[in-house]
Amino acid sequence: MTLRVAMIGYGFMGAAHSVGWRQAPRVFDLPEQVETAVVVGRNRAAVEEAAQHWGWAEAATDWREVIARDDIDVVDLVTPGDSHAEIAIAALDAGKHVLCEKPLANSVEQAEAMATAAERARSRGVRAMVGFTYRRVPAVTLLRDLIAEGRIGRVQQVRAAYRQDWLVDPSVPLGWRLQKEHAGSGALGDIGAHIVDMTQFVTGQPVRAVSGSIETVVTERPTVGERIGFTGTATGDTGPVTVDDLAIFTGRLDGGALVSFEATRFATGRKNALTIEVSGDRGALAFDLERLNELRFYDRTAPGPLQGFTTILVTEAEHPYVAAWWPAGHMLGYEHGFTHQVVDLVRAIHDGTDPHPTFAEGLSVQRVLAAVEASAADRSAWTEVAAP
Ligand code: SOE
Repeated sequence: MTLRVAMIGYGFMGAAHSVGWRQAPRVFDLPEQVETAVVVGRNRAAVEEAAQHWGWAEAATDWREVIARDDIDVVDLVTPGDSHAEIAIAALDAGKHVLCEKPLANSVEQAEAMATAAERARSRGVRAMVGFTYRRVPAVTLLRDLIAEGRIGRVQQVRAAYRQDWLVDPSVPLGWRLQKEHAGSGALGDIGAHIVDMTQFVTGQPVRAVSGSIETVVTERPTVGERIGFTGTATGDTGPVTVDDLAIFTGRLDGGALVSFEATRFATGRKNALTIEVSGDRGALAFDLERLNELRFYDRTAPGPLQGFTTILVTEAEHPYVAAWWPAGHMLGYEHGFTHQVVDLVRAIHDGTDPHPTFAEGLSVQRVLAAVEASAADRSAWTEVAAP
């Protein structure tokens, strides 16, 4: 059978997803064919160019028309969060499988409605998945597998950080990612969502409670005209930034372990630095996205003189996803996560199983983000230090 895909949106994530849709059937042995049928966007000229550039057979400007078509099987949603709920629910109700970019939605209410729609669709064999692609970096999947096998014993502490610096420059314009009505939140939802999902994924434990602070460092930025991708056309005015620039919070996992989370666009010098370290009573595992082919492992049960972090080069055929690619030592990169995401989605559709993360898992992340915002708004949690 052939799965005909409609991708709605065509910015940075549209490019990454396009690579995934095109690579997956070429590199992996998929049980279904994939056709990149149509890309949808509001700006006719821009969406036509995107179709041409990224290899979509058609360009269209009305998503409602596209999801009503009988010849579309999968809707891939890469628009900003403000349209996720409406489009995803309509697509699921129309019987289309949905892949939705993270964070699932801009609010818990929207995410709940989406999870309910996904559950409804599921009973008709229709699948829904959230795009937390970093789960599918082979070293991250391996990290999860090793924890599940008990290699580090009981998880006692986690450190998770996602640090970028693209907003340090105050002349960076007020794109949609900096407007609450479009993005829902700032660093918290955009990159904090990744580390919350990753922590829950690798430990297998939900975050049960949080305490945190959020901050907007640069509160006014140059406004832009038409919204295209990250930026747009300059208007000469400035406007208020209505989302957080950084969020720092602690979390308590279901099993009791404490987690420190840091999501920031103000970590000067850090471009896309996602790190996670999980410490257990028998060992520890550490991952750094800037060295994504590696996983560091500390085995406390090894004889004393042999103890120390070792670096596993995650490029062996027996490592997750790697067998389909290159011989050992021939590195993978950022885009491979998007390919693996397509592989897992297509296989789940074929097998009639739930692709992970499900919308319910996306909703659980959304609840953590909302709890962080609530905690940050409640300044009473701060205790003044006694004056000297
Ligand atoms: C921008 O901050 C961004 O593109 C995120 O939206 C992505 O989810 C992340 O993969 C890289 O950074």
